[in-house]
This record gives sequence, structure tokens and C-alpha cells, in this order.
Amino acid sequence: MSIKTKTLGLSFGFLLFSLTGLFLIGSIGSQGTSSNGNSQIKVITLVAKGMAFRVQDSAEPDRSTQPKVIRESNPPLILTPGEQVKLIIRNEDPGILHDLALEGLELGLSRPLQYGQSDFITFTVPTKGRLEYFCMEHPEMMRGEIIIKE
Ligand SMILES: [Cu+2]
Repeated sequence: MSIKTKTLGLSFGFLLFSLTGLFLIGSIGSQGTSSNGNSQIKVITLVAKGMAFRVQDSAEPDRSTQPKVIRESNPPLILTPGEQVKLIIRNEDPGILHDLALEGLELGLSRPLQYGQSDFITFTVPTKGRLEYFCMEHPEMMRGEIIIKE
């Protein structure tokens, strides 16, 4: 067994490892929409933190990586008419209950979330009307606009 063969084996292993890495990065990049039969669902993750909603830019909550959170409080969500949306909420406020509801669609979680818990609501964006997302526990502080735009 020569040293050369061993090095070759190592390089091959490294190549495989790199390819796997690239594949994983590719999967993460496409997380924003997931296919469900013949329809596309847009996934948006809201994090309740510091008595406000923030948008997490990766689709699914993933505790293994540091989530990248957009700092803006209660940012407007821009959605397309007819689009199917999965709105995930995760409570990251220790000791405070939060939940999520949609004004204009009369839709909401059936129970508030404890710290660390998450849940979601799914809905189809109406073609017209006015929507707002809000926390039923703190409807004044935690409320954001949903802009419906073609
Ligand atoms: Cu709240």
C-alpha cells in the first residue's frame, strides 16, 4: 500500500464530503417554498421575541443552527392573491404567552404558546380585502400589516 493510494482515497472522501455539503446548501436555499401536490406553499416563520413579531428568513424553525432573524418589529408581509401560505410562529419570550391570529380571515391558533413552543396556521391569500396578523394576547403591541400585491 503506497502513500499515493492513501492520499487518493482521502481526496475522494473529501470530494464526496464537499458534494454532500453543496447538496445540503442547495436544499436550504430552496426551503422557502415546499411542494404540496400540485400547489406551492409559501412558508413564513414569525418569531415572537421582545414583545414583537420578527421574521426569520429560513422557512422551518431549526434549532441546530443560529436562526437569522430580521430585526424589524412587526414587519409588513407582502403576499400574492390566491397564494397558499403557511405562517409559522415560534415563541422566544421566556415567561410570556404569545399566539397568532389573522384579522380579516377570522383565523387563529386555538391556544397560546409557551416559551419555546411553535405552531402554524395555513390560509389562502384573498384577492381583496385587508389583512393583519396579530397576537391575541397583546393585540396592540404585536400587530403587523399584510400587503396583498400582484
Ligand atoms: Cu403576544
